[in-house]
Amino acid sequence: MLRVLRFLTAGESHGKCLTGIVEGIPYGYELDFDFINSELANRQKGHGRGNRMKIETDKINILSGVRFSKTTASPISFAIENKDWQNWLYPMSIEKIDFKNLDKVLKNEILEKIEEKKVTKFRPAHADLAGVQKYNFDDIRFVLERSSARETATKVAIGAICQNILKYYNIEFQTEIISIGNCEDKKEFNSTIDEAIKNGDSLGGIIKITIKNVPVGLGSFVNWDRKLDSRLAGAIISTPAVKSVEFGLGKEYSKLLGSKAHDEIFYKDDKYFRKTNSSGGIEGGMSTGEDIVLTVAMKPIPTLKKPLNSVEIKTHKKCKAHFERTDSCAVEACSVVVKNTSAIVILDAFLEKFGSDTKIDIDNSYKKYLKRINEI
Ligand code: EPS
Repeated sequence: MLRVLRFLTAGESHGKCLTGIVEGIPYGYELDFDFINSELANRQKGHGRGNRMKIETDKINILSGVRFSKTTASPISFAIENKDWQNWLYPMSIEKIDFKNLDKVLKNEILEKIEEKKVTKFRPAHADLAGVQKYNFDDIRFVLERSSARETATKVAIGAICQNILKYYNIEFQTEIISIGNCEDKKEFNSTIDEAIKNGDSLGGIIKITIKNVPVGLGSFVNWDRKLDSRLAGAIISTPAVKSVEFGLGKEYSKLLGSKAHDEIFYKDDKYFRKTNSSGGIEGGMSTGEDIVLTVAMKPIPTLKKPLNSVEIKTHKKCKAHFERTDSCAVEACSVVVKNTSAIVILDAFLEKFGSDTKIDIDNSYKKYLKRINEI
């Protein structure tokens, strides 16, 4: 998916912190920490978010790869603290707990706490069941901790660094919530969510991402793994609960006649242009220079206050699925995640096209390219 940048994230939902490392960020870009933190804060917002967001104040703590606020070309590593960790010291302990030197009362207290945090009832639509079957875990928490959408905070941090760099080239990312559940009336979104909260239920929705000022020619037609649309779709679909990604008219495109649907090509004032954007700014796996328009569908959050039928891990007996706490609707948070995930892919394709390791060379190569394109 990525051809120039590399990144990895780590961390459990209730572990000490989330961490990330991104390599391939060129030298010489001034980072705006307030902007990165504002994206992290945006991910925490939205009507229908649960109680965890009242505990956390996500902030990036950069550990390497930045000097005097500027990127150094070295790997950027960072941590985002989990404030909730304080409540999980024993159930999420990294070290084996040494009970030998503890008094009996404390030992029992700790054992009780660990037992209490064991998860034994699979949540339908989450990673729980397949994860347990795959790894042979005896506690669903092994799956839950890493498959939790908390991980998306690290993706937002990396994406915000990428957005920060793309701003130097006027590339902008916008998102819009198109629907929440069945509701397409923005004025009614909150009451639709309130109704779901009241019923102990959850909601998904549709998100539109618009990426502006992307130059023509990012990605390529020559092979599947160079195509910009396959790279964007692959990255975005990895977001928890995202079930589809469409470009431009998406599946509606399939219902139209070609003569009515395709974007005709015009030329005026030494420039090519189109009057429509059915393709969503990507043709043949390459950006066309029009806005890149993506529509992303998120399913309802699996964890339900009024849980669905499920099965208990050891006894295989019928039960209601696990519930600790949950968000009723995280579509707004998801919009921040998918926007920043697409920024990682766009920066990667941008660096692939315009050189990759130092700002001054990238600026020159970009300027030269824009001049040539406009001369064609
Ligand atoms: C989330 C953190 C999680 C949930 C939510 C998103 O915190 P906790 O597990 O402590 O409740 O609020 O994750 C899910 C609903 C899920 O199914 O993964 C976050 O930081 O976005």
